[in-house]
Amino acid sequence: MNVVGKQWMWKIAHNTGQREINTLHVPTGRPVRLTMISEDVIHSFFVPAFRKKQDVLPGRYSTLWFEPTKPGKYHLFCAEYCGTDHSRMIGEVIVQTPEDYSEWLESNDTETLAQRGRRRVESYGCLRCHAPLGGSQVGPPLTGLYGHPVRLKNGNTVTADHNYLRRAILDPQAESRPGYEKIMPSFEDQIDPEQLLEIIAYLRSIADESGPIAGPDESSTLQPAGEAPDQTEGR
Ligand SMILES: [Cu+2]
Repeated sequence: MNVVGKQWMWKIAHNTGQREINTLHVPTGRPVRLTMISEDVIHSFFVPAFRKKQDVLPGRYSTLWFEPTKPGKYHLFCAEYCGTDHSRMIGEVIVQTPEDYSEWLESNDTETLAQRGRRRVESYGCLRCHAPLGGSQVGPPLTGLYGHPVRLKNGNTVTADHNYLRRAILDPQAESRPGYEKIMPSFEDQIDPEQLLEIIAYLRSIADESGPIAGPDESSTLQPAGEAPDQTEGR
């Protein structure tokens, strides 16, 4: 599940597409991972009953894990002073049985985050350069990217996790890839944090598809690393 903090509210987007503000519905019996970012200042996601607190930063994703065991409503606070209405940046984590949670999902049925992301990718024109067009590829393919190693021009190899993909979209020239021209513009001022989470959800949904055409300088010796360990994501 995805969290965007802003003065002064918590905006939640479930991977299944449901959105809520200042409430977070979660089921018992399975671990929940939150991917969190701020769209302004530093906030901190704090659920005292879970003994869980994590800074929510502008500019970088952080993550928080918990596994709810008991249905009920639990206080959610912002634990980092974030301006005038900081003390009102509060909410509720609503823990439900798996049955009740499924019912809640169904009664709020919507397109998934990844489906929304796919539409964003189309409307921003990303596919003009990143789609397998047949002959040549202007930009790297988007399939088989999330969670996989990516070689950079500076010689480093990074895992294409949430934070890498965010940087690659907002500031594409900072870590450009060998074999591709430096022509991608920055989307810093165009894509808001919620849209970005949708786009990354889409990229994640096609992580196991292989693009018909590999990039011009993709090393075949690079092995997919699979899902990035949660501990490293966002740190
Ligand atoms: Cu705050």
